[in-house]
Amino acid sequence: MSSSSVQTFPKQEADAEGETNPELYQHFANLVSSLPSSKGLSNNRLYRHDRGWHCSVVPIVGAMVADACFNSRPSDIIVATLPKSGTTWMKSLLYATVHRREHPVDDGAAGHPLNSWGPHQLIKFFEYQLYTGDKVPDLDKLPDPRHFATHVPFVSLPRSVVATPGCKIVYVCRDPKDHLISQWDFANKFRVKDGLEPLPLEDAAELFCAGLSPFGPYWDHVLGYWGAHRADPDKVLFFRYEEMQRDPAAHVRRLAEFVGLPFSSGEEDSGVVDAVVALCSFERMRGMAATKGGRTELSFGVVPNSSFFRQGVVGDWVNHLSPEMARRIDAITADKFKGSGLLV
Ligand code: PPS
Repeated sequence: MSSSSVQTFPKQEADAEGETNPELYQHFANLVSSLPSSKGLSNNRLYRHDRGWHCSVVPIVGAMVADACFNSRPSDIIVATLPKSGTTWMKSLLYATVHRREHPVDDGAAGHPLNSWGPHQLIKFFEYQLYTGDKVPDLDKLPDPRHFATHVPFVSLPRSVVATPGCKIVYVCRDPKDHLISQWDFANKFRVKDGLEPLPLEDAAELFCAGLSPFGPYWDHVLGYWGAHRADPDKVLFFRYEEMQRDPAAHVRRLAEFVGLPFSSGEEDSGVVDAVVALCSFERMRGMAATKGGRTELSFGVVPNSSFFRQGVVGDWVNHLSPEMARRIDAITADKFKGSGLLV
């Protein structure tokens, strides 16, 4: 968005609209409908992808279409996460960091695009926004730098993302217990909207421990990106939500260096790093007009941007999970992560 303003963003999107390919979508939908399926957190059944992860039909199809159609560039940056793990925050930090020259973050950042557009409108998901509704968007028309997002596990990323040298992935993971609570709360809002009873937490936790959570099993997802980070740290950068909360400025510096835009000493001296942190903080973002009044169109509905902001703290699980259930999840995590170098 070089000399661009907020207003030009939808224009870029319109330019990239591309074509539709109902046959391709139908082909993958047929394939998914033949996969084993089970009950999930929401109203939608979870299908088991042949690479071992679970999701409802529309995002799996979207991931398959993205795999078939997306052409990566060396300058692309992909935000990868499990849902409810820090996606909204990382999208904001990435956008604010990369565009800090055209869109200054200091002096209140009154005209910053994040005031007008939700993070999910500025950086879109492959499987929930770009490759949905039979669309095959012409993303080649978008100028550099392009940023996209996905919840898909590393094993099922669009092959071009993995194969293109230079294309980078930023992964954020979160404590499984906080991830579960955040996901359960979000899913229940949609259950109620669909006229269903909210799912008791005990049931959600059972499904979670069995690996039956969106894009889960949780542990396979985290280990997949952790392994990719260890194998090629210049390709995949690994963040933890809890560490970001402890020292957000340090993690913004890591992010900036990773994407090739380190903060200069002049920027450090004038407080640009702290300004990025402040702009993207939970409190600041929750109060923005884009959050309070904005909506994001996802494949499962039009979602108020405010629904991506609940509490934004570490350890809220303690207010919901029984000590037994917490111990059980911790034990699974310790077992699954054993020997990986990932600390529980
Ligand atoms: S989604 O739907 O997958 O994009 O959700 P995601 O953004 O991954 O996760 C939502 C949780 O992140 C919290 N959140 C934040 N934390 C810190 N800083 C910022 N800026 C921020 N924005 C969102 C949000 O409140 C959800 O966590 P919970 O625990 O539910 O509050």
